Amino acid sequence: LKESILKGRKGDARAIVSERADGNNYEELINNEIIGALNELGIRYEKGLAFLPQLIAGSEAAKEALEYVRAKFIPEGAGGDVMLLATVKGDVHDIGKNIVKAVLQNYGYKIIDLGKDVSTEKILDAAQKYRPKFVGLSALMTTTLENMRESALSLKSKYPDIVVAVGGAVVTAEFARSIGAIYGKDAQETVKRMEEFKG
Ligand code: B12
Repeated sequence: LKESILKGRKGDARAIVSERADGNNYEELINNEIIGALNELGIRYEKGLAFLPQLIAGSEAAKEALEYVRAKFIPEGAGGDVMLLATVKGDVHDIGKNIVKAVLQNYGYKIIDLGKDVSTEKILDAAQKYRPKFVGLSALMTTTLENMRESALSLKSKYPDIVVAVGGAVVTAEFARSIGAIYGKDAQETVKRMEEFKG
C-alpha cells in the first residue's frame, strides 16, 4: 500500500486497501502505511527527490485509500457532540483533516466538514448556524498559521464556550496555547483532550 502511494498509483492503492483492510487493522493501515507514505513523500520532496506532480499523485492515491477505509469501516457520527472542521484560509492540505474527521467520527462525534481554504468569515457563519461544541482547525504551512490564529481568536471572542482544537504539521503545543486552543500531536491525542469537555 505504501509503495502504491509513493508511486502515485490510485487504482493500485484502492485495490490493495480493499484486499487488505479489515475491521481490526484499518487504523494500523492508516497510521503506518498511508501516513507513513505521505511522510516519506514529504522527505523526498524536501530533498528534491520528488516534485510537485509526484506529491499530487501520491496524495491522491492516499486520499483514495483513506476514503475506502472511511466509507467501509467508520460510521458517520450521529447524536454525538458537533464539531466543525476546516483547513484554514490559504491552505489546501486536507489529508490530515480528513484523517481527524474519520477518527472523530469513529469516536461518535458528528462532524461538519467545511473543507479546505476556509475563511474566518465562513467559519464564523457556520458556528452561528450549527452551534458546535468544538471547532477543529488544520494548517500545514508556516504562512497559514496566521490565518489559523485569526480564525481561532475570532471564534473565541464571539463564542467563548466553543472549544477550539488545532493541528497540522506546523502547529506546536505552544502556538496552540497562545491562541487558546487545545492541541494534540495527532487525532488520537486530541480526542483524549476533547473528552474532558464532552457534554
Ligand atoms: C501531500 C502534500 C501536499 C499536497 C496536498 C494534498 C491534499 N489534498 O492535502 C499538495 C501536492 C496539493 C501540496 C501542495 C503544496 N504544498 Co504540500 N505537502 C504535502 C506533504 C508531503 C504531506 C502532508 C500530509 O498530508 N501529511 C500527512 C497528514 C496525515 O499529516 P498532517 O496533515 O500533519 O495531519 C496529522 C496531524 O498533524 C494532525 N492534524 C492535522 N490537522 C489537524 C486538525 C486538528 C483539529 C487536529 C486535532 C489534528 C490535526 O492529525 C493528522 C493525523 O495524525 C507535506 C510534507 C510533510 N512532511 O508534512 C508538504 C508540505 C506541507 N507542503 C508544503 C508546501 C510548501 C506546499 C506548496 C506551497 C507547494 C508549492 N510550491 O506549490 C503547496 C501549497 C498549496 C496551498 N496553498 O496549500 C510544505 C510547507 C512548508 C511550510 N513549513 O510552510 C511541506 C511541509 C513540504 C516541504 N517540506 O516543503 N502539498
